Amino acid sequence: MFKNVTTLTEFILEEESKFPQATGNFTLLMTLIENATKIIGSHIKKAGLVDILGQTGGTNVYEEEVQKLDVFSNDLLVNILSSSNLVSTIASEELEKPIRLKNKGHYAIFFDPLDGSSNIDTNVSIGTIFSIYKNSGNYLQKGSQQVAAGYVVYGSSIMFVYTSGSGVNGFTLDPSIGSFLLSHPNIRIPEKGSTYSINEGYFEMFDIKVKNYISSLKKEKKYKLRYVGSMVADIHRTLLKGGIFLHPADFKNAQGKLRLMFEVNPMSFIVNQAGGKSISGTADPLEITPTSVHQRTPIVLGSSQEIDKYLSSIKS
Ligand code: AHM
Ligand code: MG
Repeated sequence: MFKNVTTLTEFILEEESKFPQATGNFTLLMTLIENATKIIGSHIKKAGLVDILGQTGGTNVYEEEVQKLDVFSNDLLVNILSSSNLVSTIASEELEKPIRLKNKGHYAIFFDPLDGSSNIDTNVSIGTIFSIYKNSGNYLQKGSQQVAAGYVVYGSSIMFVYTSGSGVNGFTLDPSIGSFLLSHPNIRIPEKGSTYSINEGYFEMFDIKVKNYISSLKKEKKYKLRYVGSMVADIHRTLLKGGIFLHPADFKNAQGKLRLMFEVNPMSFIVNQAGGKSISGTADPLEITPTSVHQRTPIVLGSSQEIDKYLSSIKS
């Protein structure tokens, strides 16, 4: 029997219609992001053919310039969004400075066009992360001001996961019709998990408290280590299966590696909306007042009980 399906666009329209003052601009903005990520996804699928069709930086058999995928993804998002009149600030992990547009766009958008791009060459999952704010004179707003955040994971299937502050929903691309369909309604992160996700290669550089915490997990013998090295893939697994993800400070990187505006804030918003928790040092990352667009910050996020356990371990 025919089962009713909900597309991403229908879902966003429905959500926006709950606000009487809504103008439709949010739905339009999300649709532009959706379209861009579908194009990025289709290019990623051809990534392995670059050697056959032409080296990056050169020209392919069609005499087209072959761009690096992260550059391509960035340029595509910038072009689509800057011609929309919906956003007046565009900030990208790939751009040194935000683009300030002279229009009446209501939104400011931050994105990491292709996160985990060092994994492209080996066919490992990568993703796009985005974070949307209402436009304000100062584009450096706290993460708690986000109106929406999401990510797209380009994995064995392509999934679009987002929150606009009333839960988290996941949509899987049906390549035969080219639409994202609601496949994971109201995602709730399990309260506990049996997976920890950290780059343990940095173990000797971690603070003693982090080392002790990791050692305590090993002693429990119930935990598995899973670390893809693409934040989107590691968070996606943590969101669905539970567990904890850590990219803490280390002796070389006192502020950690991940970026507050492009990675930490959107992922913290999503994980919190799914019932999980996030912590940056001992602070709530969403309450950090940013001082620069590319600011880095340590981050630990995941299942609520796993974060509580982590906090009591590092405080003891
Ligand atoms: P990128 O934005 O340059 O791709 O770097 C971010 C990535 C994250 O996806 C991932 O969590 C992290 O870097 C992995 O870093 P490391 O390999 O140092 O653990
Ligand atoms: Mg990144």
